[in-house]
Amino acid sequence: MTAAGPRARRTTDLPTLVEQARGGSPRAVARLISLVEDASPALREVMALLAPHAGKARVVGLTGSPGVGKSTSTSALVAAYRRRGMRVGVLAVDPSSPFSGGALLGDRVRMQDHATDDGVFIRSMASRGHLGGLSWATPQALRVLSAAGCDVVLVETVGVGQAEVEVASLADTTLVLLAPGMGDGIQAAKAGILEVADLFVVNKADREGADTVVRDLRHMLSLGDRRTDDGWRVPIVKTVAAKGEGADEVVEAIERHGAWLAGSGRLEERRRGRAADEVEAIALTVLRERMGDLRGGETLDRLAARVVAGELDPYRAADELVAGVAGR
Ligand SMILES: Nc1nc2c(ncn2[C@@H]2O[C@H](COP(=O)(O)OP(=O)(O)OP(=O)(O)O)[C@@H](O)[C@H]2O)c(=O)[nH]1
Ligand SMILES: [Mg+2]
Repeated sequence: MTAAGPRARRTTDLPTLVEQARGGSPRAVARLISLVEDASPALREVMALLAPHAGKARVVGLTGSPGVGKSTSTSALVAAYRRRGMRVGVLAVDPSSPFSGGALLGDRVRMQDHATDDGVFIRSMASRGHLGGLSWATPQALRVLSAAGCDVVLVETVGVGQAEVEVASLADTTLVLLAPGMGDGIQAAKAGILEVADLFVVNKADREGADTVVRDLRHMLSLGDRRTDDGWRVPIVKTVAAKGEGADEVVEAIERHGAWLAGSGRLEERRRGRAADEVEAIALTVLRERMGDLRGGETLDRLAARVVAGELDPYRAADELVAGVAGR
C-alpha cells in the first residue's frame, strides 16, 4: 500500500474525482467504488481526501436467506426514503464470489425503477476474494457513498453464511428478513442471525404462513430475551415488498432504532467498533504484504539459518522479524 504513484496520477486526478463524487456525480462515485473493489494503491489518497466528509450516512444492512426478498425490499425501501426526500445509496455486496454473478445482474434489473433517479446511487461490489475483503472494502465504499451525500445506505449481501453476520457488524441497523414457506421460523435461529437483528421483517406477508413466522419469532425473542438490558425491543414488521406494502413501517422502525442508537451512545460505540475492525484489517494487509516482501529475502533467510543452527529459537526469530517489519 504505497501512496498514489505515477500510475494513479496518470489515470485519475484524484482530488477532482473526489470533488465530483461529493457533487453527486454518479460516474465519479462509480469510479471511486471501483478503486475500492480493485484494492487500488490510489485508495490511500482517496481515503485521506474523503475522511472529513465521511460518516454522515445511516447504514442499514439487509440480510436473510436467498430468495427471501432482500432485493425487492431494498427497492421498496429506496422508494420509501425517496418519498421522504432523502438521498439513498444501495450497495449489493457479494463476498463469496470473485466476480459479479447472475444474482447481482438480476438485482440491477430490479433496480431499474430507480436507475434514472439522481437521488439514488446503486452499486454492486464483489470483494474479489482479497483477504479480509469485506471488513475494509465495504466501509470504504460506504465512505464514498456517504461523501456523495447519501443520507442512508442500504447494504444487501448476496450469498449466505458467515457473510450475513459479517455484514451485520458493518451496519448501524441490521434488518433480518424472513418469509413464510422457507423452512419455518427455525431459519432465524441459525448461525447467529437472531443475535444480529435490530429489526425483523417478515416479507411475503401475502403468502400463507406469515403469521406463524411472526409468532415463532415472538416466541424465540421472548426465550432469548437478550435485549432487555439494552432497552431496545426488536420489532417485527410484516411486508409485501413486491407491492411496496409495509416499507414505510420499516423505515419508521429504522428511524426509531436510529434515535435509540444515538440516544444510548450505541451509535458511537458501533461506529468505533467498525473503524477498529477496518484499521485492523488494513494493518494486517500491510503487514502481510511486508512479510511477503521478506519471504525469500535476506532478513528471513538469515534468521532461518540461525534457527536451524540452534543459535536462535523460532519465537525470538519471529519477534525480530516482526520488529523489522513494523519499524519500516
Ligand atoms: N409473493 C411475494 N413474492 C415476493 C415478495 N417479495 C419478493 N418476492 C419474490 O421473491 C423472489 C425473490 O426476491 P428477491 O428480492 O430477489 O430475493 P433476495 O433475497 O434478494 O434473493 P437473493 O439476492 O437471491 O438472495 C422474487 O421472485 C420476488 O418477486 C412478496 O412480498 N410477496
Ligand atoms: Mg438479492
